[in-house]
Amino acid sequence: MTQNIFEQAIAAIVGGDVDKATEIARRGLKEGIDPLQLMTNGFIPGINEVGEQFGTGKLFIPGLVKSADAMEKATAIINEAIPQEQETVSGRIVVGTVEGDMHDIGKTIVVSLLRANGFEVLDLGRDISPARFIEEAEKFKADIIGSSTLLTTTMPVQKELEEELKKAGLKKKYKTIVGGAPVTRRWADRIGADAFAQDAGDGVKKVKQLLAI
Ligand code: B1M
Repeated sequence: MTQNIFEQAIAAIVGGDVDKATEIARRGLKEGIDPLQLMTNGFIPGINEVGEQFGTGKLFIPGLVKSADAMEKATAIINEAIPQEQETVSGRIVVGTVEGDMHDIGKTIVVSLLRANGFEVLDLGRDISPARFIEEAEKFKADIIGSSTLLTTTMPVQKELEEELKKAGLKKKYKTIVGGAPVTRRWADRIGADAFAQDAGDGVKKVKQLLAI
């Protein structure tokens, strides 16, 4: 039964069917499936399959956009259903997708899970320059700056952020965490980021480690 709903979620995303994807998200939650399981076993494999088809020339921009739309809508429903930690923990984080990059589905899941774990998170959205990350972190009195990137061409913006922090003498003031499909532990080490997270759950774990919670 559960396996079946995961397969239906994959099919809805691959088919770019918004109505079906939102109906499956709501039905899955109503049936008591854990929101993150629904995401990890259904919707994410679906959008990964779309990425695969796009990357190998089997799917074109209009199809990618339709699938992305279905994924965004299903993600919004699932994010809202993530159980919230009642107590706020001390830790303020600004998160955004880097300049030049419009991908924000994964970043939004990370933000939701951090909030659900009691962290105070300022979601800057997408297309965020290093200067803006820093400006917002200062205003928000953040402890951590988190950046996401999905494009290999925009990965260098995460490096620029590290450089700008150093230039401004703020590298010690903020811990940094990087993520996104092409990002690796090795990349994080190379640019001098304090942490790398593979997925949203790992993001929460790494943020806790950075804050020594
Ligand atoms: Co685009 N796209 N896309 N796309 N897209 C990719 C990334 C691509 C790999 C597809 C492919 O070719 N196979 C490819 C990049 C190739 C490369 O860089 N080498 C690509 C391309 C080329 C493009 C365009 C250039 C296409 C074009 O216009 N010709 C264009 C770029 C626009 C721009 O940004 N300037 C484009 C556009 C789009 C859409 C707008 C249509 C849409 C995005 C919609 C949106 O985000 N609102 C889209 C989509 C959906 C994808 C794929 C198919 C799926 C991305 C996604 O949402 N994954 C993607 C292929 C793929 O990645 N498999 C692809 C699901 C999400 C849950 O995973 O984002 O990895 P992810 O997040 C994970 C982890 O990475 C981690 O946790 C998340 C949850 O588990 N994580 C963090 C992420 N951020 C984190 C931050 C953290 C910690 C963990 O701490 C701060």
